[in-house]
Amino acid sequence: ITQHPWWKNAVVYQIYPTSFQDSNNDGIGDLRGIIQRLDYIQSLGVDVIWVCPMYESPQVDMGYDISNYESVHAPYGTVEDMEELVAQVHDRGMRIILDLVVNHTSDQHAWFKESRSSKSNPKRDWYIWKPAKYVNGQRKPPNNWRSNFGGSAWQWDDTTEEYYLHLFCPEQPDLNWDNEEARWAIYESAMLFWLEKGVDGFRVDTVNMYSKPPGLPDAPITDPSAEWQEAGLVYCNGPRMNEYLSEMNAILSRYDAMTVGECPFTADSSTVLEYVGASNKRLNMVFQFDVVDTGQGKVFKYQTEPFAYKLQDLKDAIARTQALLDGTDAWTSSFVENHDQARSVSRFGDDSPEWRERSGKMLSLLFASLSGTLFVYQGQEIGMVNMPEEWSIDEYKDVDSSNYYNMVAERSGNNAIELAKAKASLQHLSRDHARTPMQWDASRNGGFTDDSVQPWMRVNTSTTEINVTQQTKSKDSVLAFWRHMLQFRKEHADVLVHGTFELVDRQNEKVMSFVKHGKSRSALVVCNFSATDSEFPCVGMNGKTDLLLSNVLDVSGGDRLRPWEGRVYTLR
Ligand code: TEU
Ligand code: CA
Repeated sequence: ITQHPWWKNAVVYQIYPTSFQDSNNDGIGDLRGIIQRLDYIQSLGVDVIWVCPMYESPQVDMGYDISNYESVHAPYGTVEDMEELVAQVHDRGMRIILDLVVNHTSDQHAWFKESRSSKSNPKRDWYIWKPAKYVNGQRKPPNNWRSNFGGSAWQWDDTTEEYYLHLFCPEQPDLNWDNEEARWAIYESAMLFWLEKGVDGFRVDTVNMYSKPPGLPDAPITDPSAEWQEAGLVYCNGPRMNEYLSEMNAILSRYDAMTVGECPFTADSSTVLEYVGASNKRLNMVFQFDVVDTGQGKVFKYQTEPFAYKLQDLKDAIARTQALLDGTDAWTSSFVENHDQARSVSRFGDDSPEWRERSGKMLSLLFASLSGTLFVYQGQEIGMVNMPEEWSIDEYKDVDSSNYYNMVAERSGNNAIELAKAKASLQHLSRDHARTPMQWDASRNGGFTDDSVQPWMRVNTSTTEINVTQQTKSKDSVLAFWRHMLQFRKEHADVLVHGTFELVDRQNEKVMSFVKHGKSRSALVVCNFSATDSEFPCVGMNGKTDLLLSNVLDVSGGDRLRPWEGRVYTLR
């Protein structure tokens, strides 16, 4: 019997504190609210909770701009509340991981305030400062990189007359990981402070951006009409990444802490294997973007009107990330939602009243049948959907959404057709859809906060139909299916969690099918991504088959899949 590290069979439930549960009716979710809901979380059958940034922050990027790692954003609570949360999670036999956001800090962090104060400040080199380039007498940033949120990745600072690098908002200056003193300050303040308080690991934000390419070279021109170019492939996975991750790991392993690193712009599996090969001792696993990038625009991710994707692309994306396990000692993750993605039922399922629930269950069946550590995002377990089409652009609160919309407005001179397209794109893909408050009941504010309160973000009107309270009462709800599915995944962990993945019938545009090969048995998983009955390939079934699971209550089987039906067969 193989002894697996604790995080391999674990299911992780991701919490976005601002939108989970408001305990004191100020319209903002908080730590007490999470504590109140721990029994619910435990009842799902999850093992770990991941709490998105709850640190002190000006909230320019919803807490991913941290001004003090050792303090809690006041509206969420206090460090003592965090200590209680850790204790209460542990009391229930679960674990807790935090977000480690150390590619950048807030511009309000004391380190950056010092760094920007003068060129001779001892912390000057903790961030990435460069002199201007002059082109025809005009002041220009050191290179052509576009930031992740649009515009140049460089901000001019008048005090010392230099530019600093920010791969995200100007209020999120990038730390200089090449500075050893800065690295150790990061480890102490952002990691050790919380490890000492008993947290069980970290989701490591934009982990592959720490090491920048020497000379910070220009990115190739992909958008000739603009000055700033997509540069992710240039600034990710720099030459010192492995060194930094090993250094971090030496600390984390003293605490048996789990790590899952976020790796944007990294489809190349040899790079990923350097990070997640067990013998390399760097990260336990990463989030690759293949699945969640499916169907996004090539130049701007939101530029996709009309939104369409090919099932083959989703199949290939899943196959690529699952292949990490083939003949290696590496580990991977399975996820389709998080706080940066639109709701999966709206994106990959069918959010019409007719098929919303069934497609939500089918996506549950699919992603919980994949190998690696499984991540579920709050609200996914009840099949929450995107914000309604009728809602105005004012309901979109994310800096990434508004920057995109404003860019289209500027470039098109407020052209109504272009703006309508931008709005439609955001309605499909914006990060905001994940950030509307959790839907606990059918009341106006969904039980997230009192109905007399104006929540920080409008509660999706679908809460009248999609909510925890109703779904708890029904055996046939999305919630009931998720609970069952997580149990099922544990029972069949040899195949579902640890098996190797073989895509079959790739050409099929309606049905996704794959075989999971365990050590002593295999399973066939088939999912109908359409609203019509569909044939599926009976690979390896030879009549000697067992239907183990379907997301349709009447499991009568039959040789065709019903609309949005998924099934798991065991193969002998
Ligand atoms: O995201 C990093 C990231 O690259 C994307 O998922 C990001 O949402 C997208 O590129 C924006 O265009 C992480 C966090 O998950 C995200 O919420 C933060 O905004 C970001 O880092 C900065 O800390
Ligand atoms: Ca509150």
